[in-house]
Amino acid sequence: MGAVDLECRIFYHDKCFDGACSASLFTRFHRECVKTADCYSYHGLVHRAGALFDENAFLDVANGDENAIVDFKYSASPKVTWWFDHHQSAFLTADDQKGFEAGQADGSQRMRKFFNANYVSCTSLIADIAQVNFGFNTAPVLELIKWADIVDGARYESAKAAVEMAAPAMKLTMVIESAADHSLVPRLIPLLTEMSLQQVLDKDFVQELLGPLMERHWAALELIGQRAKVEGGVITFDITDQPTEGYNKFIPYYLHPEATYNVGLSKSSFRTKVSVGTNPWTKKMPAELVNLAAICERYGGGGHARVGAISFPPDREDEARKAVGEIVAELRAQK
Ligand SMILES: [Mn+2]
Repeated sequence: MGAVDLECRIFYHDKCFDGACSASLFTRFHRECVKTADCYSYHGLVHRAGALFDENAFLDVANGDENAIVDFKYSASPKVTWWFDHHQSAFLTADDQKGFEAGQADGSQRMRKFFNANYVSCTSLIADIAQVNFGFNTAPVLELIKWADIVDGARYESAKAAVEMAAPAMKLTMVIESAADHSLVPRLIPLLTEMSLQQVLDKDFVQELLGPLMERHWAALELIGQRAKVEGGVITFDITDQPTEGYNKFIPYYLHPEATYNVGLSKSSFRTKVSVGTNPWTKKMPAELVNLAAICERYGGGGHARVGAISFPPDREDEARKAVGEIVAELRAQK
C-alpha cells in the first residue's frame, strides 16, 4: 500500500452518551462500508460562547484524509467531509443552512451530510442512513442504538430505572458526563461498538471512575430525601448548604412519584440554581401541564416546556429563594 496512512478524524459532542455512541457507530460504519481510512482519531466539541470550531483542528483533506462531525452543529468548512446531526438548532447561521441546502440540492453533499431533527438520537440517525444507503449491518450494534435513544430522549421506563441506574448504559452515561480527563471518552469510543455495554462498564479504567460517582449519587439521593417536601402536587427542596456540581434530576420523582412538579434550590461553585421540572411519568395530560420555560424566562432563566432553570449569582440566594416561593405558589394553584 501507499506510504502515507489515511486518517479520518471524528468530531463529536463531548461529555454526552449519544455523542460518544455516534462517534463509535460512525467509525464502525466508515471502516466497514467506506473503507478509505487506515486510522481514526477523536476530537470532542462543546457548546460555548464564541467560535465552536477551531479550523486548525480539521485535517487537511487534499491527500485523502477526512473530517467527520457527529451529533454537533454544522460547519461550513470545506475540510468537513461527513456530517450527521439531529439537533433542532443545528445551524449557527442562515448562511450555514443555505450552504447545507445547496449541497443537498445539487447532489454534491447528499451522500455525505445528513440532518434530521425527527431522530431521538444521532446514533439512530447514523445507523439508519448507513444501513439504507451503504448496506451497513446494524445487527451487532442494536443494544447501543436502543440505549442512545433512551438516554438522549430521556425515555426511561420509570423513575426507578433512571435513579437506581441498574442498566450499564445509565452508569456509562454518568461516567461520560462527569469526565474530567479529556482522554476518557476517546478511549471509550472504539469499545462501544466492539463489545456489550456491560463489558465496557467492566473495564478497570471505567470502574475506577464509577465508584466515587455512585457514592456521590447515593449521597445526593439521601440528602434530597431528607429535604424534599411535597404539597399540592409540587416537590420542593433546598440543598444550598451542601454545594454540589450536579445531581440526578429524576431523584425528586423517585422519592415522590405522586407529584407533578419539582422546584429545587441548589448551589455550585459558580451559581445558585433554581431547577423547575415536570414529572416525566405524570398521569396528567399534556394540555393540563404548565409551560415551565415561560415561568423561568420571567426570572431571566429558560429551558423547555417541561423543564427549565434559573441561575443566580452564588451570593444572591435570597433572590433565588424568593423566586422559588413564587413559582411553587403558582404551580400549586394550577392543580
Ligand atoms: Mn444527540
